[in-house]
Amino acid sequence: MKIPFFNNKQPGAFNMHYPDQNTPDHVAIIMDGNGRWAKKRGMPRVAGHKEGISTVVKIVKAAVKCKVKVLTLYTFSTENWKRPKSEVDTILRLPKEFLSIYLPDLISNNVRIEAIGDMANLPVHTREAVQYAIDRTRDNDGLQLNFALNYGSRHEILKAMKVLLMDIDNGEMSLDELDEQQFSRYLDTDGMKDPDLLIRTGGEQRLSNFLLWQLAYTEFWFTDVLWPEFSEKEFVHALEAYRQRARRYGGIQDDQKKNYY
Ligand code: V0D
Repeated sequence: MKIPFFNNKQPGAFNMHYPDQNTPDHVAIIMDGNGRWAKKRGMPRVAGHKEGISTVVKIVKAAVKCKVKVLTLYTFSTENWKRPKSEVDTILRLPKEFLSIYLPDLISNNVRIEAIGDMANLPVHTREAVQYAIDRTRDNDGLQLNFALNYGSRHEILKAMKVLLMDIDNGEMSLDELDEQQFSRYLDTDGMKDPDLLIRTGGEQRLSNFLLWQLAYTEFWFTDVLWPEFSEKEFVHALEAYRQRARRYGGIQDDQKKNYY
């Protein structure tokens, strides 16, 4: 049974055209513009983050409908600790707030929740809420929903390097064996296909330390729309743009496509 989370409350969404060919398997999103959205309205930044949660719900719903297999959301970066403590504290309560409302809906819609990033340095209450959701959705085989929490790509690569050096030291890995594929296994995204499409909202056009290794061949799509105003329509638009680009490569296989760059 589909419960409210997946009910279509958006006017006009009913007759929406969902791309079904060349849909990206893995979409990654930098959800930027929440603070600015609030500021424009004379509201505190945290109000923007809370509004951002409803967009997360809408876009997860859209990803399920569009048969995206993996959705990776940049929710909290290693740099975000530099923000005022009160803002950080409020942001780190959002996972629990989000899950207390939406986890049942996610479960009944077969979504599997995962996390990437350094969970060890998060407050216990955040870690426990996320871990509970991961455990509860472990056996689901629908959309894989990755939350990047306390994630920074350089940190991830360094962490991988340290474990790798230990493995070389104890003989579990050898320099001869080590190639790109083997190295990938040390990253937080072990076992996931690299993103096909990266979306960044909020007008900036940079990676901000997100998935540096994994985005090597990814198509980028930027929009000025602030995350709280990002909609299912915009998301489908991005998928459509991806589809056009993929079609232009017509017949060229993925690994040949890499030689294009
Ligand atoms: C703020 C806009 C959902 C971007 C969306 C801890 C920034 C709202 C989660 C979430 C955040 C994380 C894990 C999980 C379930 C939900 C979230 C953070 C920020 C940072 F298992 N939204 N969201 N987490 N924002």
